[in-house]
Amino acid sequence: MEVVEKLIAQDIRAIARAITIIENDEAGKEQLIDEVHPHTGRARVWGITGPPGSGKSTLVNRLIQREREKGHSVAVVAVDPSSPFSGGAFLGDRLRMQKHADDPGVFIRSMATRGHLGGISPATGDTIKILDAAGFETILVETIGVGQSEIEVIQLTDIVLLVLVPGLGDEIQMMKAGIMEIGDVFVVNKKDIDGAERLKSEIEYVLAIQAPGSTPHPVALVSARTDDGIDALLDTIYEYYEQLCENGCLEDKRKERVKKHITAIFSYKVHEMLDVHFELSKNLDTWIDMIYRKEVKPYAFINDKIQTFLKECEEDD
Ligand SMILES: Nc1nc2c(ncn2[C@@H]2O[C@H](COP(=O)(O)OP(=O)(O)OP(=O)(O)O)[C@@H](O)[C@H]2O)c(=O)[nH]1
Ligand SMILES: [Mg+2]
Repeated sequence: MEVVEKLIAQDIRAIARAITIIENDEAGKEQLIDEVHPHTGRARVWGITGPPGSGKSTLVNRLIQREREKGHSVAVVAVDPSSPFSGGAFLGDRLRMQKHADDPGVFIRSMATRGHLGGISPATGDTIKILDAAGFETILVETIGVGQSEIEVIQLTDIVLLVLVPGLGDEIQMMKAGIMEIGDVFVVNKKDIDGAERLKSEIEYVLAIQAPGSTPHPVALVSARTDDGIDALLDTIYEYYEQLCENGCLEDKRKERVKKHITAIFSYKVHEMLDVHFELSKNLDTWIDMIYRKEVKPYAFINDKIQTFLKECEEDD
């Protein structure tokens, strides 16, 4: 596919086009993903998650800056964000978004959470693949900080930065709600306001009792707004990343991701195939009526349909 050759050559238009094909589930999507697949696996993928207003976008801007200083190209996938990124690019304006202050080493794309309430769009994982194949060295995925998207981001990224801030109400409550299981690196942001130091200690305490004896997750104290502590955070992230590579955990995580991906493709395909074979859209109402009126039993009925289908397949062979 021409678009694949072009996107691998970092052609911005081709990258944007490929993401659109994925988002809209256009014809050619499967071939596109298959063709980029051999070119993936080089990018570092970091998720940035945390409650609304905790400073994720401000932090992402700092991370972009630092990564650019290191000479790394950066792509950002923002899952339905509400705050502006630097360089005058407001998310929601896709054309301008594609230029980060005219720096071709930065690509920013927002993804709608279309039909996927509170979660990450199913297209996000494939979008990460496109950006990876396009050669972006670091990919940052910012979520909207509500429930489901925080869980899902773990499945799409190598490491997750959980951004927390003091004064969001009952912090301990939040920790109990399972949010503490999400982070690889904990970032206490807004160091410049009261309570940040204390929150850091509380998090360290909770992490220590949650996993006694194991190496605790790092907790960094930063102010994204004033750029305080960001260099140390970067060092922490890179150290953590190296550890993951060395102890094989990164490979395990990525294999887990492949497993989720192919399982999803498989169920989708099987489902689609059976839908077509059974003409589900045409027959479903009739079947519902039959089961509703107790003319047939649900398991026996469906099992019988599938058995008949399998027999027909054998006869075809
Ligand atoms: N005092 C202080 N304010 C900060 C800091 N970092 C970010 N903010 C402010 O916090 C507000 C929210 O910042 P964002 O970066 O938009 O937060 P977000 O987590 O991306 O927000 P959503 O995407 O809406 O969930 C903005 O007004 C920022 O200027 C900080 O270190 N200190
Ligand atoms: Mg944001």
